[in-house]
This record gives sequence, structure tokens and C-alpha cells, in this order.
Amino acid sequence: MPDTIFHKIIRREIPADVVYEDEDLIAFRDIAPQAPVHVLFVPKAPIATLNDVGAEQAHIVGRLAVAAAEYAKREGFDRDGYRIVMNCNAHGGQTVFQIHLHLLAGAPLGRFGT
Ligand code: DGP
Repeated sequence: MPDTIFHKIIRREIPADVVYEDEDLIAFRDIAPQAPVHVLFVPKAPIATLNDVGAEQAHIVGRLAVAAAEYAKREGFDRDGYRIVMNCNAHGGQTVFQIHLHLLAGAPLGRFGT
């Protein structure tokens, strides 16, 4: 699959405000935040879209969700709540083709739609 800006962040070729990293994933602040807190959770394994996640990679999506929830708990967003979103392809609004989970928090969020 083609290289993306997120792979460059994983390789530390471009800077990012990294808030968490382990051997499987990295989390950093979104460059264009849509909420007071907007963090992206990105696996290090190359996977372009959710469509490309097979059964053997399902645990990777689970890891992203659990890492996001753990971050929310550490930062105290768990009680008031937060939103996690994964966009897929054009109609989903995906612009970077390395799967990533958005964590949005820090204020009441509007309903989403078109
Ligand atoms: P999506 O639309 O789901 O593919 O979201 C991609 C997000 O990535 C979008 O909210 C903006 C963010 N983004 C794009 N380029 C960069 C970058 O270079 N650095 C950071 N931190 N975020 C980026």
C-alpha cells in the first residue's frame, strides 16, 4: 500500500504531538481539531481502510478502541464521555489511507450526519 503522512509520523520523519505510543500503535493530536480534544489512534501495521481488516487483524481495531478508552480514562473524559469515529473511503470522509480512530472529547458534541 502507498506510504501516508501517518507512516511518516510513525517513522518520526515529520513531527506530531504524540500522546501515547507502544509497539503496535501511536496516538497523536489531530492537526485540525474538531473538538477541544481530538486525538488519532493509528496502528503501526499498514492497513489502508476498514475494508482491508480481515479476521486475522480484527484485534488491531480492538486495540485502537481500548487504547482510546484508556487515554480517555487517564485524561478524565470517561465520565462526561467522548466519541470515537473511523471514517472509511470517500463518503465516510476518509482523507488519510492508513486506518485511524478519532477520539473527540472535551465538550458536548453535536449529532452527526450529512
Ligand atoms: P480522516 O478524514 O478520517 O482520514 O482523518 C484524517 C485526519 O488526519 C484529519 O482530521 C486531519 C489529520 N491530519 C492530516 N494530516 C495530518 C498531519 O500531518 N498531522 C496531524 N497531526 N494530523 C493530520
